[in-house]
Amino acid sequence: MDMERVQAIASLAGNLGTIPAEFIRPEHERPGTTTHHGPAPEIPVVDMTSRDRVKAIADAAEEWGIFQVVNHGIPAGAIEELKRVGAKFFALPQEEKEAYAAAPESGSLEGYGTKLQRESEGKKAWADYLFHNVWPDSSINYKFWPNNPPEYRKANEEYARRLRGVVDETLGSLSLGLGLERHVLKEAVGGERLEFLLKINYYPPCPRPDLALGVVAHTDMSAITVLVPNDVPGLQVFKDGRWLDVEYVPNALVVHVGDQVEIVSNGMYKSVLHRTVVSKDRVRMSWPVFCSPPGEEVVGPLPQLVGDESPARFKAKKYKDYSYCKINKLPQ
Ligand SMILES: O=C(O)CCC(=O)C(=O)O
Repeated sequence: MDMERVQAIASLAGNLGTIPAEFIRPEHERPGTTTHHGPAPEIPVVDMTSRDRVKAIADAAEEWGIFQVVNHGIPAGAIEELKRVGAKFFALPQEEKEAYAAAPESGSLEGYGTKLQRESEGKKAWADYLFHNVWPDSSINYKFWPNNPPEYRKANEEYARRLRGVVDETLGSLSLGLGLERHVLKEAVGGERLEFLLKINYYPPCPRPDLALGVVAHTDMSAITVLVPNDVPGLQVFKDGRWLDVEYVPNALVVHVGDQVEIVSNGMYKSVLHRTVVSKDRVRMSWPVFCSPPGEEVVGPLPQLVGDESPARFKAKKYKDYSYCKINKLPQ
């Protein structure tokens, strides 16, 4: 059984100055040759207290499918604590972390080291993960929440509670930006039953960051994803045919438009194609929260946005069927 974690592989690779062949991406994916260098537009940064935030968010979602938000109302201390306890978990001895791994045959998305998507061309990503739901209470299985450090639960509950406000504000702005009432878009992706799945990405230092990827290029199947990064850059966005680096902005949250918002907006907003690169000598970590409809929710283009001039560009289907096809790389 392949249970070897990248964290363990990285500590050996560091001494050798090389990486195992299964982590070497094909030429067309290698960050060393495919990252854009030189002047490029920055992804938008939106001040959530500004008067023009609705337009700024809608424009960013239309043009980029990604933006950073500042003055979002989550205290810096709550974000620091989320990061601190996550980093402490990944610093635990390997056996302790393995206690949170879901059995491969369980099919659970939650747990340590879970792999969400099959990799193209048999290649592996330079990252370990921990996944667990953080909202609503009924979706939480505490067996996947680390007991160590002891403050882990409090920090994650606090962050999830505060994150709800940011998600509501963002979805509300996206709805208004489509000319709809504030509540419409959120309701179309599950309303109060929206589920928050936290992932912690742990990207160990990599002796050949030019050849490896932390997370392979993908769009998120969520409605939106809200991500906290540590201060090691690595997120890249595909825009106008180029892979662009996302700048680290202290205390900002990175918001990705996911597939479900692209679908309900009938393609007005773009689900962003993104990937991550890794660092030669520093650990990169990130805390995305995927905000997704419940499995039974049928998601399709909003009828208000469909007409003779703008026919439906997506099928309406249950989110659980959408995610099954996405994970298994089947046509939608
Ligand atoms: O680490 C990041 O910045 C992005 C992570 C990501 O895209 C993912 O985990 O799906």
